[in-house]
Amino acid sequence: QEKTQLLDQPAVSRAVKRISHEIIERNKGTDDLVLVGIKTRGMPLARRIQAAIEQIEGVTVPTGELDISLYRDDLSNMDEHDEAHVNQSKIDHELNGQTVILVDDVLFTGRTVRAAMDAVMDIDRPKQIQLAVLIDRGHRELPIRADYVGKNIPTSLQEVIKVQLSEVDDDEQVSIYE
Ligand code: 3GP
Ligand code: 5GP
Ligand code: MG
Repeated sequence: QEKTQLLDQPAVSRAVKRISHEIIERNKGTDDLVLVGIKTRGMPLARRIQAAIEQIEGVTVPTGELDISLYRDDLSNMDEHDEAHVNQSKIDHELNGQTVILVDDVLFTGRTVRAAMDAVMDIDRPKQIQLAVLIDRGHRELPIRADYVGKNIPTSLQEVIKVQLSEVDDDEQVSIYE
């Protein structure tokens, strides 16, 4: 147990704003961008990035949603049989030739992102896929990295990152548990 706060509300807000600036800078504007939030907490993050980009550039980037479940017997105990499955996708915008930016709260083994990339490729043929995460906690099991990271948190396998966002949790902070 024992909880330590890693990010408070202003820190989450600053991270989202920085990532939004980085997205605009890396892509030289907002042309052909589509944001795709991954399941519960990637979605409010994608919406926040959308709002920040709108404030900066005056452009509303289309934003969709993927629901991906990671079947893991014990959240703190992973093995090679863990499988990520796409349950549902709500992506109304054309992805063909677009730059798709996947958005998730925590990047861990990379299996969820792999499943998300498969799902996007099944829908259409984007010209590029990028990844934005609020927290990178390490322990990748696949050759996947994030293009935009709110905060890198080196963790042990026993630790769990708790992400609370006001849209879904009526609290706003990131903390770490043993
Ligand atoms: P999310 O839907 O916002 O991503 O997996 C269900 C929830 O449990 C996730 O919320 C995530 O925040 C939380 N969670 C905490 N630790 C873990 C973990 O180690 N693996 C997974 N898959 N989820 C975790
Ligand atoms: P991965 O597929 O990379 O192992 O895990 C990524 C997904 O699982 C993310 O959607 C994330 O929400 C969840 N996840 C994995 N580890 C953690 C964690 O320590 N804390 C939280 N909040 N979510 C996690
Ligand atoms: Mg998540």
